[in-house]
Amino acid sequence: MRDIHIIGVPSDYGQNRRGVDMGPSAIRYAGLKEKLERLGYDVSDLGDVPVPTPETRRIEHQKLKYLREVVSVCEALCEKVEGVLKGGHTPVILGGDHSIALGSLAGIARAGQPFGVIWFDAHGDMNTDETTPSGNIHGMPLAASLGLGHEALTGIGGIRPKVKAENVVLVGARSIDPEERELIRQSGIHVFTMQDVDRRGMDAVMQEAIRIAANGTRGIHLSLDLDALDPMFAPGVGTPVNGGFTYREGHLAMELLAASGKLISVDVVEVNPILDHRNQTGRMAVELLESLFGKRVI
Ligand code: HAR
Ligand code: MN
Ligand code: MN
Ligand code: MN
Repeated sequence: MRDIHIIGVPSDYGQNRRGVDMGPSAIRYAGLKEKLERLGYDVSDLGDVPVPTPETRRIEHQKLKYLREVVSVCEALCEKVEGVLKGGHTPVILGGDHSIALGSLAGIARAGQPFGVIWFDAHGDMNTDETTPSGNIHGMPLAASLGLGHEALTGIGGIRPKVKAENVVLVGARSIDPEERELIRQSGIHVFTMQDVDRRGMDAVMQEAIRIAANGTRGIHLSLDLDALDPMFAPGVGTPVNGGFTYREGHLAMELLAASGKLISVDVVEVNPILDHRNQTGRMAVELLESLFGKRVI
């Protein structure tokens, strides 16, 4: 069994609500290491990637807020992820807001291509500096990984694009900006909206998502934005959207990915302890990771 290496990324530079920088602590506090060990893994916590203190920084570019900081955090994460994968281990990356996924994908791309991505999210994260309504980079990492948007973002890790659109699947989408919708259509990525999950069921949607992401690739990276879940189960996120996955749908998706044997890495993002209720969302993140790493009833 491959060892698991945990990497924390306490960055909130990709959006405008403080607190998501405490995500790694909240997830660790919910017992991540012990619970994965109980499943039989050898787990090492590599600590956190260095992140500058927000109070010492200011916004330089309104359409790419904290660009400099996001890039430096992602470059540092990229290096860590590449090293963990080349060492034959499985990285579990704890955000931080979703901008950090650019660093995760950059590191995976450097460790070997091609790979597939399943992007679990209420949002598309397919904006660029030209389409963004907010200037927040956490709304851009999937686009940037596909080579769309500002070159300072698309160039992270030195590989552009990091992943091919044909192997990218967005699951759980229910809040997409108008121009973002156009970019999604043009990009050729696969999208399963909440309506698809309602109509076809999580089982069918995930089987299809796994097939697409695994097709011709060496494995799948899961980018797990906790706002994919309904706010009832994951209230501690910066941009909650009603109508998300139920508790069971979330677990079923993770169980199916575990059964596929295709997972190469995962990042867990957008957990914001300041907005949470007694670490409910941090605990949810850990429970989902247990299912992802093979926890079963019998
Ligand atoms: N689409 C909006 C924007 O680009 C909101 C993005 C919110 N993103 C996340 N990550 N929470 O999925 O500003
Ligand atoms: Mn090891
Ligand atoms: Mn996201
Ligand atoms: Mn989201």
